[in-house]
Amino acid sequence: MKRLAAIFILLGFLCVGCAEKSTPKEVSLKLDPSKVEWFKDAKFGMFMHWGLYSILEGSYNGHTMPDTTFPQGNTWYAEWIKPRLEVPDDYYNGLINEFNPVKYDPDSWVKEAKNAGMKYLVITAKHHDGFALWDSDVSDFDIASTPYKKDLLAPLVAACKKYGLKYGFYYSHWQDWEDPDGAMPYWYPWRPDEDFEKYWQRKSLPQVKELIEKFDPDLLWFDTWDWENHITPERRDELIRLVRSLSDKCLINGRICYSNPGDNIDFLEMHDNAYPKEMLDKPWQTPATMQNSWAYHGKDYNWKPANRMLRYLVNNTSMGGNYLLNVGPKADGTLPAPAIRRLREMGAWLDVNGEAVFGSSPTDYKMPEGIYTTQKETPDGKNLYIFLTSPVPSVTVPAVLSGKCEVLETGQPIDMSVIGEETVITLPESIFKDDSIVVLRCH
Ligand code: FHN
Repeated sequence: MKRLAAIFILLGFLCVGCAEKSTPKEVSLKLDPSKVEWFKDAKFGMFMHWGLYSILEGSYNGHTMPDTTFPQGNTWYAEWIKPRLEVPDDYYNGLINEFNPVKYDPDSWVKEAKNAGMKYLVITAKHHDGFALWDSDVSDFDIASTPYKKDLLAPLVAACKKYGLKYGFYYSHWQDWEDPDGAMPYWYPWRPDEDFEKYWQRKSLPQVKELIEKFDPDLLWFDTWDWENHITPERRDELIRLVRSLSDKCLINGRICYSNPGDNIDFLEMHDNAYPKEMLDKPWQTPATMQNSWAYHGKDYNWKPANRMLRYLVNNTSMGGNYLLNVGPKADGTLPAPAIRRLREMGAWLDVNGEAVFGSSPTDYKMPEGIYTTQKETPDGKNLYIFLTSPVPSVTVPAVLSGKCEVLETGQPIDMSVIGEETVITLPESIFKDDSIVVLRCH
């Protein structure tokens, strides 16, 4: 059956190639900017790294990442276990016979994301190992070949729709360690470009097409970084054109070609866990880990406190960026308990302070370290929100605020006095009751 499907795919794919080459000018590489508004307002999303690597949980054959006895073993990234801990191809690809996430409950995943305040979810439809979480017509290295058999993406998409979250797919368009022509890590022999082109045409472009046609995603998350790669401007634009020709809403991230994203991507993607100190001229986000690893790593105990992660969220929000926080599900489909606790803590803070975050925009006030601001138009006028990440006796805002000021969570009134062109806000010590971020609403 799959063989027959493969023939159709090949024919279909040839057509994609034809369409690509015969209609390049008809398809605009630019998306209507209004389609990016939801992303700018969303601020907070869930990233999920899940695949065959989740079975190994960062350990193989008595070795646990990071392991410096391997030349390339010094990393926590558990989804990289195959090349880093030199797991043989047969063993790793044979994990396909073990992947059986019988406890997978996408409804509960999306509920956790929603309760945390997240507005969108991005999952690894295919990571660098080449394994597809959906029943792919293009490759048998997919969920349909596992004991579980059932497509994992369709029910997740349904749950996102049910709870009102936007959804997107991470797709490793460049690295593919299973395909004989896919790109490999830099310490392997360089894949000749004509071979890479075979992978590009046979698997990468057709799987992207499949993802859009089957699931109609709100965004696609491609992944290159500083390494030299095969994504030339021509291939980058070929992929953008393909996406645009199939969807008039699907956002594309800057990592489609990190070093040269061009003008037609929809938002910039920072380095992993990187927080810019300045405003950027495009929408942007930071992909961030909750442990050190992206994929679930059973011995990575470096869980970040919820409070620190809220600071990253607030930092990004104050500069017009988003925070895409990762959770690595276990291979059985459950979410790790430390991740759940942190999501709930963040959600509880956002429940009372989300007004200052969601739908807000940055101000141009230069504030001291640890103090952030956002603003928002409301029916009662423009609100200024001030985030205090540690106790301070006063804050000076370089603007005249003539209305009132209060603690957002409690409504406690706060004194302000205008001095010249500035407003000095005096803060009673009693508002800093614990180490959570205090938000003021002023106008
Ligand atoms: O190599 C990947 C890594 O495994 C992970 O997916 C991150 C997420 O941003 N992207 C690459 C490294 O930057």
